[in-house]
Amino acid sequence: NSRVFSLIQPTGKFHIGNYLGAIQSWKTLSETESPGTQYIFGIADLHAITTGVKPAGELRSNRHEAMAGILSCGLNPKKCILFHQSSVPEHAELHWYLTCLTSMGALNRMTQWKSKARQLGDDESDQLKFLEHTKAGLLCYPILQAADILIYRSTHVPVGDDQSQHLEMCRSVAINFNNSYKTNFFPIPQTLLTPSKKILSLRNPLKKMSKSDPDQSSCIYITDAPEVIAKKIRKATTDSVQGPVYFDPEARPGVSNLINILSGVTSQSIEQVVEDLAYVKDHKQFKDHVTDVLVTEFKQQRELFEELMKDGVYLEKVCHEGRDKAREIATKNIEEVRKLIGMD
Ligand code: AQP
Repeated sequence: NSRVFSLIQPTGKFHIGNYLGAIQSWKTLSETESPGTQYIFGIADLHAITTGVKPAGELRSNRHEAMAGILSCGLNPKKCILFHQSSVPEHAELHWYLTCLTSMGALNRMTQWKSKARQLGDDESDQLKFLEHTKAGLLCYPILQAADILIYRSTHVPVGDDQSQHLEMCRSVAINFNNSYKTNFFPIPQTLLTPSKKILSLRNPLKKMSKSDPDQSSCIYITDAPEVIAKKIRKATTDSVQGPVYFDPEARPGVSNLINILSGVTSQSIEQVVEDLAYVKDHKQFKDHVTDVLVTEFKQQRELFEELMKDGVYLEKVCHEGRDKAREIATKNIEEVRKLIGMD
């Protein structure tokens, strides 16, 4: 039996990168008729506090928005378990057991925590200051991620390609646990790379589109109103090359990013998208086309999101039901883990 598992952080409004890189594939997977496969998706709220303290009200409303966000993208709670990570305390317990098996060296080799620390203003070149300021939670992020996956004995994890290194670490943690306690308890989970390529910032197409980017015009959020989408696409960085658009991520990163977005949203190949754009004479025409496609694609999501945000009772019901189903699996597995390590 397979168990497919993935989480997303409630660190801000979801953008089209999160949609194409994660939520869309969760939806597609959970709608595949595959007897014996269970789908578990949710909100990584424990991970969301690794980048610093936020007012409680802000985190609470981000968590709420995140659940409404994944539901508005069409995730169906009858076909998958939807829950908040923090509502299943067994994640944190397994995280501790795994932390005690993982070396600092292995964590130090992960690249994402350093780039996040740099984004937070911690300067890596001054080692002492860096260690003084950088929070341990940021370093331990991948162990918590491994615990999330392993507490359900998950077999498949759909993620964007920026998460490949963490998934590799999760596999080593699982192997390490199995070897240390002479067991095969944890399956070694496989990465299911989502088909869409990395979506880049509209303002700086050399870095990825990111929820926590303070410049809101760098992201198209799945809940943006049509006029907001139009304005952001109009302002998107492109280039001064005249004539028809073509795909060349090196020489034309801005234009290629927009083509990539079109390809992800319409599920067409890059070649097909470019062929359909042969009529385009200038950037204005190109950008108007991108805007039309995005406005049409996200109209339904935006309307559903607004409805869900008003229906706190329904959202709470989904979270509670998801939590109960997730906990049923997690408590059974943590009991086995406790036995294996002598903590029962
Ligand atoms: N720009 C992107 N293009 C494609 N996929 C992306 N993902 C994120 N950004 C892009 C995918 O979204 C999933 C969930 O991501 P996450 O919330 O756990 O953390 P993240 O990757 O760090 O996402 P953000 O938007 O960049 O958030 P912040 O700003 O909080 O760090 C993952 O599967 C990821 O691949």
